[in-house]
Amino acid sequence: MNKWGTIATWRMSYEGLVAASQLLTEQNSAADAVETLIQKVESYQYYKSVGYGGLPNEAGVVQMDAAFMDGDTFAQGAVAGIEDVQHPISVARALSRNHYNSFLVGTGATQYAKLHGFTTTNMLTARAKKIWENRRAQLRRQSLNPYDGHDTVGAIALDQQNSLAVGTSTSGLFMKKPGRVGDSPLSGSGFYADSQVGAAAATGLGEDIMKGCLSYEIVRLMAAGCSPQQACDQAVYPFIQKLQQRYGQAGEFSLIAMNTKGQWGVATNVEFTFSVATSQSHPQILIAYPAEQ
Ligand code: SD4
Repeated sequence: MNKWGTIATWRMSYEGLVAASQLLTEQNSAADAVETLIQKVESYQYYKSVGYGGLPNEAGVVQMDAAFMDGDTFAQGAVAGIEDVQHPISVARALSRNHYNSFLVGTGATQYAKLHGFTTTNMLTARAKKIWENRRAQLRRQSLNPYDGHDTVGAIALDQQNSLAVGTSTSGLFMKKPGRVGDSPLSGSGFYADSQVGAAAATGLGEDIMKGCLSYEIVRLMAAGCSPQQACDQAVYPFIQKLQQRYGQAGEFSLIAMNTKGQWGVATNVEFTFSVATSQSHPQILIAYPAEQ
């Protein structure tokens, strides 16, 4: 068997990663593995920051961002602020096949999904609505950090044909402004893949991740000879310091990376769970901690 590998953000990715590993073992494509992994997370209503069950924006509407990138061709597709669509990742992957119109936002993205036969459904669950109502009541009394409890599923896969693919999907920050877009659908910030080098994906405060174009920076460092772990360390920790020095603060974020050998790396400034499997290792859930600065 040729080598393969997959890595994805947060504990929520694990069941999807198990399914993706099976696909990769059976010689399916990295693209299919990424889409399957992310679809599983989007479908599971317990996860409050991705797909069905995702928490809504300030107006009580679930607006989702997603992206897909094929590391062989650099083809990319993305949606932002899409509503009522069951699998934003699948819309993003479909858009990646377009040379034009590959990144759609808001009603345009939702209409495209409807026109092209993607399953539509109300993505706001009763539980998410209740959490939103409670938070709204709290916000009237005090000002809370809208970031609390928000995670993106970011997934990378390397298949037995040496192709890399990456995808992201999120409902973004709870209580975000309507129309707010994070890093997840932004090329080079939330994700990047080059099948001759490696791939990276991000989760965390999009407003800060996009200041450093961190996914592209990690892939660039791998192209310059760094291992995925060295690339994550060299891209993420100095940037956190720069943000703290020049901007006065750095939000919480975590990056994952994998190269063409199936080696992987992670850098984070929070306690960060992720899941990983390779042709040499069974699927597992691991925890990373911020490196000593
Ligand atoms: C965003 N990066 O919309 C996403 C949210 C996230 O952990 O990943 N939070 O900014």
